Amino acid sequence: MSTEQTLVLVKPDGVQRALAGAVISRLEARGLRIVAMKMLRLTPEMARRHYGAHVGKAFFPGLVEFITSSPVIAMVVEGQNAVEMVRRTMGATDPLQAQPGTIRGDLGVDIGHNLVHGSDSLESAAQEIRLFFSPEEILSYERDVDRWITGP
Ligand code: DAT
Ligand code: MG
Repeated sequence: MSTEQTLVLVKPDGVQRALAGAVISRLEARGLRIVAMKMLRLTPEMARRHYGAHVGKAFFPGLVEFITSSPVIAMVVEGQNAVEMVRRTMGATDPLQAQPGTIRGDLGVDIGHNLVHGSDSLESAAQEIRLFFSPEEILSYERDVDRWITGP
């Protein structure tokens, strides 16, 4: 087992639909710990860096337009296997394919409006966390409940 950190965004549709609390609750309920959080509106430059892996794809311009259209809530979440834990809690990229019980499978409809972002690997998590947060914005703390989530 390994403690990891990963970047989560509640995307513009999640904020606009007032589902930020629902998204955050589901991550908290999985035992994940929020260690940094802020609300911001992405600039096109930041969006292009965040989604650099998708430059050149047909959906890229629409993706940048969408993610910059309204504020997002950015978080660093921490926990055992946090990268995979977040990805499995989000569900598949296309909400139509996402399993019921996942965030996208329960709350989403359209692939372009899938509510939430989570880093897809430890490497991209480190890169994405650096893009959104400075090291001093990321807190280190224990919760009393943690021993009930993972054991002592
Ligand atoms: P994920 O967000 O599950 O990591 P991804 O990294 O492949 O998915 O794509 C990033 C985002 O781009 C995704 O959340 C929604 C959008 N996207 C991906 N594929 C798309 C497509 N075929 N049409 C429209 N938008 C798409
Ligand atoms: Mg991705």
